[in-house]
Amino acid sequence: MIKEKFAENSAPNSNSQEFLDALRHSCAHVMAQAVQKLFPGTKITIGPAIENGFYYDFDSPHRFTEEDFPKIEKRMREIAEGNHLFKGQEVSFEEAKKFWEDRGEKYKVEILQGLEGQKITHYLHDDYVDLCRGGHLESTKNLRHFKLLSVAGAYWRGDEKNAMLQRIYGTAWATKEDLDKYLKMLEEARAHDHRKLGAELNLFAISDKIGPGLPLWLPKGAMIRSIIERYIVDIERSLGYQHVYSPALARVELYKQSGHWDHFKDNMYPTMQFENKEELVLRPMNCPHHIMIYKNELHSYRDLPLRIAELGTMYRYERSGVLSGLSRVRAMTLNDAHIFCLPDQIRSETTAVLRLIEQAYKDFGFKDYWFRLSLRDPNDKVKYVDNPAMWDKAEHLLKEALSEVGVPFKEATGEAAYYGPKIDVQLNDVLGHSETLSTLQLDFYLPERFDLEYVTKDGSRERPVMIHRGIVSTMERMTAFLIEHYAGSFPLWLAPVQVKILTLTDAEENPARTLMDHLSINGLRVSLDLRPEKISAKIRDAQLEKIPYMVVLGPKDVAAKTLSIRLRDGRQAHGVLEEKLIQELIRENASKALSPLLLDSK
Ligand code: TSB
Ligand code: ZN
Repeated sequence: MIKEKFAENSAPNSNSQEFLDALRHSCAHVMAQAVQKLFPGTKITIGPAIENGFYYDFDSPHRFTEEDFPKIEKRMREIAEGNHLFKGQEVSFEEAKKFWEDRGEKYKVEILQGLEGQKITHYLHDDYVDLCRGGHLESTKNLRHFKLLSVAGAYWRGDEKNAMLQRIYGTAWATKEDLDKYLKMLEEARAHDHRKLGAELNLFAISDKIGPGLPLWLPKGAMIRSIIERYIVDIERSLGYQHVYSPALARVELYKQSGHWDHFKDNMYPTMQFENKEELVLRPMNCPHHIMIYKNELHSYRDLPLRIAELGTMYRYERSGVLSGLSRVRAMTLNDAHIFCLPDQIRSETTAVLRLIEQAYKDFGFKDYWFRLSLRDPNDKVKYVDNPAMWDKAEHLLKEALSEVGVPFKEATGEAAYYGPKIDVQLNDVLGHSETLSTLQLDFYLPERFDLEYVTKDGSRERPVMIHRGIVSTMERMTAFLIEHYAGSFPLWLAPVQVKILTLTDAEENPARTLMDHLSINGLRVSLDLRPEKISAKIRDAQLEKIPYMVVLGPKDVAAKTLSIRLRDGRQAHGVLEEKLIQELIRENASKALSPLLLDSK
């Protein structure tokens, strides 16, 4: 018998990661036991501890839903209270094989095949047995503070060619306070979840008929997107970027020459072939197209830096398991630019990009972000171009630029692009997970692959350097971030509808239409609610739409030629003149204020 590490007398509120892992792993076993008891015919596969909890993947004739959770949790509690000990047992390969075959547990038999010749252990508690390496509590009785959270599809062994299993996720903690705290955080995250808000606020939709990861931008979402696009394009123009358009597909040879075919193929769609002639492929990145624009004419050193920018649409075959709303998609449009520069311009171009990122984050109101220096993994010669000297030089230059700007950063090995190191800007979500928004990548490789040149002062030819950069990322990811950051309550300049006019009675229809015209002529985005509903219902609906300003128009205001304003947070202002409203909204919009100015200025 193998003794488990966390004996009965180990403090149940011990918060070491090892203890929590053991607790969560034990919980996964108990859940599997409860599920098999309640849903006969369910086969078990694997059930590890993960960050904040655990899961178990089942193959079951029953289709699990969250409605099953109370029943499963109840049974888990009964099992836990039984104070069963977790016991480990070393078994021979033959014994184990027979055991799992007899039970018809084909997934366990499959796992076993890979374990031949190794030490094999079974872990049991009560009447449940699992093929497992151990790492449990001593007894089930310390499993008290757990909750089942969700169910999702997961392929056996993570491979799309295999059977689709059902994964039930749960969370487990040492104390009730810890569990409550975590559940509260999850609730908060749910309230900010851009997938939920995106549907509720009619911003975007994912249609099964179109396909996963291929989002539809609904009018209100498209409005936010076009505000972001205009914002960044205007700034870039003022900074000397030149905007271009290029097609979202190209001959596959282009991507063979760039190295994408060798290093990025897993993320590319298969090629399209026409009558055995040319083979085309959807682009996963825009760089080779911009390189062709650079090569369209011979450049002198005087032309550099040349900053070629595009809201470039690209397609990546992201695995279905990682797709998420707008934040990780398969069809995306990147605020992209490739800066072709002289080696001695790298420093100033890099710092200018970092400053632009900081300006954009200030305007969009992002504060919780950090810089990551993404380096190659020197041992991975497949993912990264094999040229240590080139990497050392590029990594060193990026470090220097970061020190010059004076921002703290963390280094991350194995996060570079195949062609060069990156400075990635990571934004945290409510749950503390981070995702890359902006990126800056230093590249000596593609200029070489495409034999890029410029003419020097003395007439000789030299190689330019490339800086790839995205400031507001893809429109998809940026919009997802904005939705989550503001929980859908966008500041005025980003709100798809800025003002909604609500009429009290039918008599206000004409004045309401006139007011709408006046606001629209001044560039404000307005909608009108003329429905014969109670004003309280109209206000509630506008609040659910999270519209920054409501104008409640009744007979008294019409007679007095003033307006009653209501903010989405419930604050009100009465007797406001139309000109004053328009003037203040224009000011608030133009200044990109993050909170309303109208009431503050009164
Ligand atoms: C900056 N060639 C460079 C470009 O010149 C490039 O494509 N870099 S990238 O691969 O890092 O992508 C740029 C940014 O796009 C990422 O930083 C990330 O914010 C965003 N992005 C990447 N993949 C996805 C995706 N699947 N869905 C949404 N946004 C994505
Ligand atoms: Zn690029």
